[in-house]
Parts: sequence; structure tokens; C-alpha cells
Amino acid sequence: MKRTIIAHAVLAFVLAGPTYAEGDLSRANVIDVAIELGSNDDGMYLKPDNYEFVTGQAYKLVLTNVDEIKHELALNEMGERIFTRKIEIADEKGELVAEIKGNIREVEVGPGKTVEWFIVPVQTTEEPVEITCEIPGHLEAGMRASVMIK
Ligand SMILES: [Cu+2]
Repeated sequence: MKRTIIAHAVLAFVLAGPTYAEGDLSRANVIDVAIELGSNDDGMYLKPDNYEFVTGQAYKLVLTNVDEIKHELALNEMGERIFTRKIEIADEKGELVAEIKGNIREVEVGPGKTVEWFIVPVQTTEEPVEITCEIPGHLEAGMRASVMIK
């Protein structure tokens, strides 16, 4: 996953060349990052369990809960280092249900549902920080992933 993100970033740069997004970093060359929330025989997980972001780059976190119970993504310390542009929720037909804007740190995703979280990291991390599911028992069951912002 890390390799994919970097490859996309490089490709985006090559395609974009020296042009700029008319000053709006939050909408330029958005990179999709799939985050799966679920459980298996080994416990519960965030997949992949390792992410690398770059400040100033716009990302769309595609949170997909593949489980039969609800899960959440809590950004914890990462939440202080990003700007949230919006969160998008669509219905089964892909039609927009809601667009949520503002400072958001945690998103709960219903069973079998997907939420799109548009962010721009604005501050680097000195060491990896942890994103987690804060529903009681889930972190202990393994729902954590490591994030670096460079
Ligand atoms: Cu969970």
C-alpha cells in the first residue's frame, strides 16, 4: 500500500507537471487510500495496518466496513495534523446522502457501508502515530494501524 501511495504521488506529479491547483491544495490530484475495517479468525483489523502520507497532498480515505458489526476510525494524534475538507456518505445507488464539513476526528461506519473522508495532512509526524477503532474491545482485538506523515 505504501508503495502504491508513493507511486500515485509520483505519477500525479509527472502528470501535473509544474501546474498548480489554482491555489487550492485540497482539490488537486486527490489520491485514494482504501482502508478496510473488519474482523477475521485472528481478531479485528484495519487493513492495511500501515500508511504514509505527505503534507500538502490531498487524499480520499475510503473507509469500508466489511463486517457485520459497526466499526470506527479514530485519527487520535493524526487528527491534529490534518485538515478535513469533507466527509461524503452515499446511498446504495451511489447517490449523495450527506456531505459533512468541519473538524472531524472519528468516523463510525455501519456494517457493510463505505464513507469517504477527504483530508489534507498539514503537519508531519516525528514518529509513527496510531489510528484505531475505539469501540470497546476492538483496539484490544487488533484494530490499529500506524501512520507517518512526511
Ligand atoms: Cu471496530
